[in-house]
Amino acid sequence: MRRHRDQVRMSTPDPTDVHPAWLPDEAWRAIGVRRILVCGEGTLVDTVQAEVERAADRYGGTARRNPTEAGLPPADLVLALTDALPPDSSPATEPGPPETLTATATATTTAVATATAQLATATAQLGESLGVEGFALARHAGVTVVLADAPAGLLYGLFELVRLGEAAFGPTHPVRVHRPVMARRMLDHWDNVDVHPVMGQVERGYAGGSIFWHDGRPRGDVARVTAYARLLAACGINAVSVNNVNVHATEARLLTERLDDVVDLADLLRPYAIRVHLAVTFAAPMVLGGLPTADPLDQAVRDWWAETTARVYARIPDFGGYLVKADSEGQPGPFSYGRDHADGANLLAEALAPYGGVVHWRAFVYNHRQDWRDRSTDRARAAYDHFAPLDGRFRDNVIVQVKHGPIDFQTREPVSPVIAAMPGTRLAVEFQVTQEYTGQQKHVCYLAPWWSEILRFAPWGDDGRTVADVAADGGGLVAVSNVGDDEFWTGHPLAQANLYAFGRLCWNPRLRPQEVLDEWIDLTFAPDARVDPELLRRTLHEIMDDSWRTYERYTAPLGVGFMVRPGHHYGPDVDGYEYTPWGTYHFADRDGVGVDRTRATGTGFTGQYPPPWSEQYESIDTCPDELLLFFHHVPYGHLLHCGSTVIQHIYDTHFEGVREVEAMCRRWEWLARLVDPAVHARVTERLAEQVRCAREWCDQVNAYFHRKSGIPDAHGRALH
Ligand code: GCW
Repeated sequence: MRRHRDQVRMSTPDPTDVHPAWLPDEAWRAIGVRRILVCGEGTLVDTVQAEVERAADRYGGTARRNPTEAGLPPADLVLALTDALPPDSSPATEPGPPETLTATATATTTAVATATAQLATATAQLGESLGVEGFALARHAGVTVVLADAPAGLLYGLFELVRLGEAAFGPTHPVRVHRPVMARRMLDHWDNVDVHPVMGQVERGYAGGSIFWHDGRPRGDVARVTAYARLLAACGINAVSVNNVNVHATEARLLTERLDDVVDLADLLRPYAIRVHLAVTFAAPMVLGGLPTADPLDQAVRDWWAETTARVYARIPDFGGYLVKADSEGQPGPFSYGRDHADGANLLAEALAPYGGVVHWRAFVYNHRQDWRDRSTDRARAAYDHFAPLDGRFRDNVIVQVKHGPIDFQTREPVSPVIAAMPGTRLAVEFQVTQEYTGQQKHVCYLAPWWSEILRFAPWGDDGRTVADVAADGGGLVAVSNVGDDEFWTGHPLAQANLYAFGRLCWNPRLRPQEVLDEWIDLTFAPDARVDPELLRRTLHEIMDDSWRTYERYTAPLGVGFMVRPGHHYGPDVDGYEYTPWGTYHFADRDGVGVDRTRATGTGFTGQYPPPWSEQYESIDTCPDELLLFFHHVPYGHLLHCGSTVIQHIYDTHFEGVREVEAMCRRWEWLARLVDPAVHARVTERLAEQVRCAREWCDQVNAYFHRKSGIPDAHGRALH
């Protein structure tokens, strides 16, 4: 163990030997050609310095740190902590010099002074400071200035410059203040330390092995973990949980005897402002501490958590906290002791509180031993039924982590009613970047439009707060990561865009998915003289913008969900889960399809929403088409708002979805000479599988509903 740790510390990280994703060298050119000045102290400022030095070395610029002489040296770019500027650069009383000035020492000093003065005015107007992660960006007199009150802000400011490229060095503009909307922007890795006999190295991982673990040991790939941290910082992520929420025997020990392994990861992620969190088992006091119970109200159990947590913080002072999946899909939890989830979460919160740590307690709790004949038990109800009554009982440092939908990361679900039901609790909303139910990184499926829709959803009606507002005031956003040891990080190279977009939407949930995609395209596909950038951009938009809706078209219809093959969840199997204990049904028979979740005649789930949604979803007349079968059981001839019958809509969308994937393939071919051949080959191979699989979905779903309903296609296409 010791030897491994020393090896980790000794090797120099070289983030360049893995695929650069959205940080190719070329993305640093605009910075690298300039005279750069960095002012400030601290690990993260050192990171900024190292980054600009690397860029300057490559592209011929210069990078200086903390000038000692009076005043500032000439520079084209200044990145400074506000308290680290030499006294001479204090706010100017005179306005800045004319734009024509070149960046002399005077210009630099004046630009910094002007930016500082404008920042003071801006923060006074806002009534808020930049905070620990915010930054201000301005351009005066040929000098670009990034100011931050704290080192993390400087790091995020640097990556904003990378995103802007030459545009950061264009016309003069006054200070623009940037602050993240979500303070907590987290990725959960479902990575196992041991290879799990069923789930493998990464549960629901579609990009090879884990970047952290390999066959029971730390993987020890310092370069890759460092490169990962850098990519995450560049899209704004600031927390990572390093092991699966299903905590098995070996993984449980990361908390105690294998803590060194976590310390090593924390050391690698820290220089990019990423805090480490750990998924722990609720039974830890028994399985690790030898206690006879894990009862949250037992004093010995509380002491064990307090002592164990103290040991974690002694080694990782900026440790983020614990993540817990309890009483869910076989994981232990407080129910075994007749306690509830507030008792369970508060136990860990109490242990973490002295250090400022948080517990992310997942609301994904449901009965996975259902009987399909029992129509009163509804999995969609479960999280609300368990958690809403506990509102107000959680300690301040508990974050209840709620999946965005009431079931399980399906292609289409309504927003979880829990999000509107717990005003006295800090909530985090959980997304799934790993494409478990959205094509497993074999299919192109750009998920930002889906997440954006959810984040903009207003649970109390159009005038009220949005899902993003609830998360911003509470525990932020969390997503299950999609990376692995695959050469392109994410298996499908275009799936990198989902990871990037998740980070950016955490930073600002109002960004439009298409503009986020533009950012990703511009960064990822480095400019090349032979390439027509507009053709590349347009074609990628044509392939990706609508790809989530395309995926929806050829898979389970109208919000009913699942219909996937049991176990691995890839490909179609309409009745795959229909008679299983998992509670994911569509109830198709010869007359109709869908789940009646109304108050009037169904499971009553619609009653978990506040108005207007409780009414809107209850009525078949006002329920949106795309969620119809989630909320209602209807005859095949039911007329949708779009003018089609349910059965004809199923046929049409499935044929259409296949046609759209065929078009994606043709478009991708056009890019043959415009993108890196290895990327092109990988995407081509994945698209071939996507088209095969889309046809299979189309055949199976259409044949199934044709046979059940006996209704032919109005356009006479072949159905089996
Ligand atoms: O979607 C389901 C997955 C499980 C996962 C679970 C969860 C980690 O199929 O693999 O377990 O959700 O979110 O806990």
